[in-house]
Amino acid sequence: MSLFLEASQRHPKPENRKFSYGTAGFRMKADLLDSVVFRVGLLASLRSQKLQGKTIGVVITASHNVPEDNGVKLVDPMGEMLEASWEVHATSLANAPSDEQLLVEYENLISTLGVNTEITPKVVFARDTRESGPALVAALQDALAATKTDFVDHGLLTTPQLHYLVRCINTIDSEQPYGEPTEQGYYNKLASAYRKLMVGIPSNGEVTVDCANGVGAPKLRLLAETVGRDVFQCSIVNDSVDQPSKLNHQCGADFVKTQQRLPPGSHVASLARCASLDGDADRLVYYFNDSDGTFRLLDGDKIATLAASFIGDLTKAAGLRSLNIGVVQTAYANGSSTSYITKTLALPVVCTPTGVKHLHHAALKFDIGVYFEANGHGTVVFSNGALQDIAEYVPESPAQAAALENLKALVDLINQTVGDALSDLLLVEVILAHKRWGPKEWDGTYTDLPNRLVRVEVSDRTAFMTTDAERRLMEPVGVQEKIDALVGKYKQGRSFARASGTEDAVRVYSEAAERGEAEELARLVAEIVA
Ligand code: 16G
Ligand code: ZN
Repeated sequence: MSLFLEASQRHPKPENRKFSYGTAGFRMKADLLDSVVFRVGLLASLRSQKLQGKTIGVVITASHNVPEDNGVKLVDPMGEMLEASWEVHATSLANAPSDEQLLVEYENLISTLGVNTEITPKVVFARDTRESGPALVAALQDALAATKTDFVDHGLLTTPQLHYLVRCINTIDSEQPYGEPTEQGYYNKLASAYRKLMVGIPSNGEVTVDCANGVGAPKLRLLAETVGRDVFQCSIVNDSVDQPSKLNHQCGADFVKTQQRLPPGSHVASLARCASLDGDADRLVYYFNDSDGTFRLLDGDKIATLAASFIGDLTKAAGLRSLNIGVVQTAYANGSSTSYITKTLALPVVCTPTGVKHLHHAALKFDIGVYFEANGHGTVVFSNGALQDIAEYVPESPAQAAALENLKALVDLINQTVGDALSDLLLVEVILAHKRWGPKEWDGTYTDLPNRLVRVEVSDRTAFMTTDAERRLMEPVGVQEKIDALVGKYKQGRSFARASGTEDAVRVYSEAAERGEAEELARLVAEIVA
């Protein structure tokens, strides 16, 4: 085990730091991450051995955060987020105070988890465009070498591309191979599905895509080339990946969603479709400037409703009426979107706590589960039963046959492992083309209630305990009653407070029938919480 200790000594843990594997793995200032990434490498290797040598993924990214940050997270064999019960193991390895104690923790995990160390572990990894990426990759490789892990470095990839690769690798010899386990295989799969869906459908013209100066830019370019300009025209902006300080700066999906405005410097014609990705291309929002110049945001809720309505129509047209379709949202979903789904689309809605893993698992309970966070992260998952029905159904008319073919292509177009901005972009483009809709028609499906999100600094955010999918506070005692009393005074009022999982703060969300009221409600609830 001297190899282990020698390697660990090269990656000393910063003193007096407590790390925790949160909703998005470990994420912080990049200069604190070296030991954390090394130790995540150890865990990735153990996880692979525990799962009989299945390939585990590691992504080095801090998504929409500032360029100085970075992060690391693990991807499970089916391309899902790390199983929640292992998050504590990541946390305990990251916090072992010395190299020797790290070894003790590591050996402890081997025995308590029953890991067979004879099995050769396999890991694949990739990173985003941050300057700190290569050094962190070196720390990861050090851990993988020390544990004699077989690994493949996939260089720069979007987060969802790595999720795709992991699933492909682990299903290659199964009955349901997910796709060719290469980056080009990813483009080919999406492109061929997109082209099938666009047969006989007039193209909807160009979409302008802001890539947050991140990894999405070169990857979208490759995808667009593979799809072909005859059916997919996109103009790529904010693609300065060679200037790391520009990443997510005044652009990208998080900027557009939180600021509710165009990235400064973008010049778009009114009613032209625009979209923004985030720094690792797993979030997507659309927007446009209306004819009177007002900015209109088409966020994750609007993408979810668009996708759910299209898939609902398609399954009916294909004759697959028995498939149950549901939508999963979080408390941040605009109340208007929820009523639109339940009343107009007549589909069930489930609300889960924030964080992709919660939404994903809830979505798997439907035959076809559509899940999106309002911030633009989401996808559609098809159950095995649904996939089987779609594969085996014998259409009773040419119209059913055509719809069924489209449904099959849609299954391939959608990255079912995780929300994927590139796949979602093609999905939205296909649906708008099929519906012959511009952004205004899409926006017109329902009108968002005015809303406000504020960040409140508190002395101890862990004192804020929620229930009911984060919509109600259980602690501090008495606070929820005060919020309830306040909310009751506002027409269509709704508000909740929850501790952020990624920042040291409490977030307060509110909505109401009028803009001024939504803002006042947020301010007053923030005062209660502070
Ligand atoms: C993480 C989550 C994202 C969520 C956000 C909420 C994943 C991969 N990412 O970025 O889905 O919206 O946290 O942040 O699950 P908050 O807890 O600070 O509000
Ligand atoms: Zn992201």
